Amino acid sequence: MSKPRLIYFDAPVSRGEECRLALHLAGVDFEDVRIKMADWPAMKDRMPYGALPVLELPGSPPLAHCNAILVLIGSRHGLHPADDVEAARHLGMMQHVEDLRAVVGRTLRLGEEEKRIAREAIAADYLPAWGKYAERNITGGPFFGGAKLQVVDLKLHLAVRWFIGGKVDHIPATIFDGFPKLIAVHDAVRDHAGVKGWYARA
Ligand SMILES: N[C@@H](CCC(=O)N[C@@H](CS)C(=O)NCC(=O)O)C(=O)O
Repeated sequence: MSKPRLIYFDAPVSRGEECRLALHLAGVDFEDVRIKMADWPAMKDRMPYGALPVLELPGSPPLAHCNAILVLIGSRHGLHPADDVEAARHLGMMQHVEDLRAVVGRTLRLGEEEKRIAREAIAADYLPAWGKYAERNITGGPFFGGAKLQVVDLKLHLAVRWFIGGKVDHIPATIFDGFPKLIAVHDAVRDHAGVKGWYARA
């Protein structure tokens, strides 16, 4: 392996996409390895924790868990705070996004009726509370910590983008409308020149 490899499923979403975006914004020349679902069962047990994303760096053991990957990329390339307390505060918000994914992720494989009931409950209680706590902890603007995009912002963007597109059944696309700072982070990441560059690539 001569350059870093980011391994994830072949979709522009979630934990893998935020790592791809971080590598791209960091200016890292990496191999974007996209796994087809049909090939995954044979690979799963070879991954450090049986899941993706995984980052392989030349000369290092494979790294897993998206927040560990993001903190490493961010720390090396100025996309995560140098101050340890602020870095921990950013990591706290990154964990808040992982908590959200865990809750909604449990509904992904439910049958239709069970899914509707679970999602409507999440939309009524969990997501408004999640948004309230996210909003409360966004201290800067337009990004989480101020004027500069950092890896935490990529996670917040991906999390908000997941819902406001209106494609998550039984969850209104307006679910985060009451949280202007959260929406501002989403929009600022969407409009960031480097992020636009990623989506404009051939
Ligand atoms: N804690 C892990 C969670 C990883 C995870 O659940 N990844 C999902 C895709 S987003 C996955 O690999 N699913 C397939 C599987 O678990 O078999 C992280 O932060 O990266």
